[in-house]
Amino acid sequence: MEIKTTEQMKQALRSKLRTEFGSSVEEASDERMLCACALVLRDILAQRGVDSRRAVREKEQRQVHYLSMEFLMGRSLAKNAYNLGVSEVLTQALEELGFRAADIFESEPDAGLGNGGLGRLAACYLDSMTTLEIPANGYSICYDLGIFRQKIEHGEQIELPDTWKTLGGKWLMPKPQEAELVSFGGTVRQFWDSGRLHAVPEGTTSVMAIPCDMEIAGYGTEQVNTLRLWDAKALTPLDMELFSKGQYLRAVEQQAMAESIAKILYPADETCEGKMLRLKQQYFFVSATMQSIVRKHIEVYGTVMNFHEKNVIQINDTHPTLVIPELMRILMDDAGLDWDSAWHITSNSVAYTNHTVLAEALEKWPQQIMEVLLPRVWEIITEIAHRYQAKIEAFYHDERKTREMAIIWDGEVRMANLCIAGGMAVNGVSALHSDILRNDVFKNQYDMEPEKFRNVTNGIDHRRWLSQINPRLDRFVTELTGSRAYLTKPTELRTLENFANDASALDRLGEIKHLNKLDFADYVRRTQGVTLNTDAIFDVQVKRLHEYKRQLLNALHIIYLYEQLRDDPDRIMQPQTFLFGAKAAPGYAVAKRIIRLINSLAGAINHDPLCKDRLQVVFLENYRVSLAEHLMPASEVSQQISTAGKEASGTGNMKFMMNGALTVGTLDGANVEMHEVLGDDNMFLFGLHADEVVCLKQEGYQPRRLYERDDTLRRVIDRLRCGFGDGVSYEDLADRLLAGDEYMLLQDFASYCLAEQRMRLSYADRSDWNRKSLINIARSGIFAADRAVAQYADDIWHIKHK
Ligand code: 26Q
Repeated sequence: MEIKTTEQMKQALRSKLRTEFGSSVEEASDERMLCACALVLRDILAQRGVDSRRAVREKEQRQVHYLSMEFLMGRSLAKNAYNLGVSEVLTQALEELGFRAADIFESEPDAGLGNGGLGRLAACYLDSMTTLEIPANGYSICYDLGIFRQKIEHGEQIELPDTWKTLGGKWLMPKPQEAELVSFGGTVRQFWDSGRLHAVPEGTTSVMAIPCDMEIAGYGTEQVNTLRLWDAKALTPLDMELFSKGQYLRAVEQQAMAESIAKILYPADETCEGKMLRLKQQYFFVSATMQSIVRKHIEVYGTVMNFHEKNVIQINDTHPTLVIPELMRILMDDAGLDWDSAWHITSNSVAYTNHTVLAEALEKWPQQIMEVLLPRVWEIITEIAHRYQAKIEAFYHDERKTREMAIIWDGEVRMANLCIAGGMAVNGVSALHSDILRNDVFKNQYDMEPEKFRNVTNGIDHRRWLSQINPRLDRFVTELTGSRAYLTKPTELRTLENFANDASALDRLGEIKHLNKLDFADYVRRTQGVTLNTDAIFDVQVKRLHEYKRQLLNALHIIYLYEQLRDDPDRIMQPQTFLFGAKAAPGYAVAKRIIRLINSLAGAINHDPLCKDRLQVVFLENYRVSLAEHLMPASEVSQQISTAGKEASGTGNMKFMMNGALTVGTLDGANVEMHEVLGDDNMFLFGLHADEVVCLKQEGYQPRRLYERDDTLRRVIDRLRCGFGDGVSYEDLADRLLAGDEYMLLQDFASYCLAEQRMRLSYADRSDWNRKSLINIARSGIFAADRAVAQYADDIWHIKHK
């Protein structure tokens, strides 16, 4: 049934409530109503999904398969209603049925199937791929529990399970008839037959992979793409043989083992945890995905020989690297191809995106785990490694290069090296990051095969991150640019600059920001019981907690301001409210200490009469996609202060820019490209450049010298050591800075304080500030995911798009 009018929407909701929940409208709670909304939209999506897939088959179109361990989807109701063009009709229908539409939207849990940037990027790209009418599918795991819910108790992070599926699962369509079997362990029996070496696994343990599909709507298109999330199920509910032998526990254990695979998302980002369960997760989703893709390919074409012409496999970091040996295995063992044919197809199908240069994040798996868990895949990896080594030797004749570039070395499998060897393209996610990959991290590989290396600077879904979440700004853009063209042509935002000297437009922009601040303050009061000072600058740092992102540097600067105020209580200063949001990986002790510190600091500052109406520090609990959606429209200053060379791109920076916040930041990741379009006048840069960081490291960086020479810095560090009146001292953090300061906070401290000062000075001239803000919005179009995805399609996938 088509839904175009409010009446039709009301009818559809009523009928869903009745048939699915045996409930009348009057009986329905907000949550029931949310489920009814999801089911009504899911019906439309499902129908379009069928049509889209048929079209792809009939036109024999080339498809993208985007594999990622994470898709940080957030909420879907508002998004799907927006893309299907039924936002107004749905809102109206809900209100007429006696509900507050805003409450219904707000009651949807986030699908938090990701940690941070990498996962959110995958979600934004699904939207753009669909909008650009690229036939695309996402693949991941249907985690029972997403990223943990964070509570702060006595200043410390507490992790709680995230049971998103009860309500969030309503978007999923289980397809048990398309299940695949994934095998672990056992041994490989090899034998010659008909002139070919056969490999047959024996004694394996199998787990069933059941697809749960989420249909993805695009904007302004009928096309629907699919995010396929694999759920893990045991083959049998219970091992009857063991059970009847009286081994009850072992009988259920096997089942529990199978189902533990899709239990939970690993919450550690930027560190490679070499845990067996993580590798099981990776192979589970990779194997199910590749079997499913090859099966469908053969259904349409009856052969695998043209597989690479009709499919491209894009992998989101190295986490799905096993697609390479797994596709080789399927092509050789199942389809009967020889090595060279299988290699030709595989190495022309897979493309790899790198998201990090941190050594601890580059994935390495112990050979022993691989051998035992995936014996056949291990054999194939050793053969790939062997042949790649011969290629390196022939090219370089240099043992050191052979060692550095090896896929297997010292009992470990280096996943990035495997990706580069087995893929057709490798890309970084910002200009600076891609340069670092070419000139440093993967220099040897680049010199041998330069044509494989690309850059695709990240982008964000600007329809979600501007139009949907910031309706006031959306209206402003629409009126000033004279159309809604920017929704599909994000660079149209540029025409806003015609108003850079229009006093009334600038005033209006300032007014919009102020109203958004009031809304956000209201939200924080309701959800966290904290009252924000809406006359202060909203100065925001939200992202995962990691030392390289330097939340601690932000804290040091706040301590510095606090000390200044204590020295001179009558000081006139621009009021500033510092907002933090960050989850720490549960096992990352230093990150948890920094959260504790921010909360100690907040406790001291917010209760000190000295700071009243001048300084405020707030730690926002449980930072996640839906909180970011409330926050971005209200933000005035965006903190992007990572040590230069460490943040691959950053995408939060783009969300802030698009919502008119000004950046205080280092020349790192995509900030470099923001600076290229904004210039020094429209952002506040500070700190060492990436090459300077490298030089200083080589020369020998001595943080203690800085401490001894700089009185201000010394006072700040000493104060950190003493703590903030709640009985907690931060000696450990102070010592860490003095003893090594790996991320060079002390080096950049003085210049950071100056940048903040320049920023505050600029804020005092409000019309000038609003002009800068307008320019930020106007020039943010290049950071739209539509641009990034179009670049992938042109340069890597070779697929046409809208
Ligand atoms: C690996 C092995 C075992 C367990 C966990 C992991 C793991 C999980 C998540 C490793 C890394 C991640 C996530 C990384 C990530 O989010 N990187 C960010 O990617 C963004 C999108 O490209 C960039 O903008 C950020 O700069 C980058 O930090």
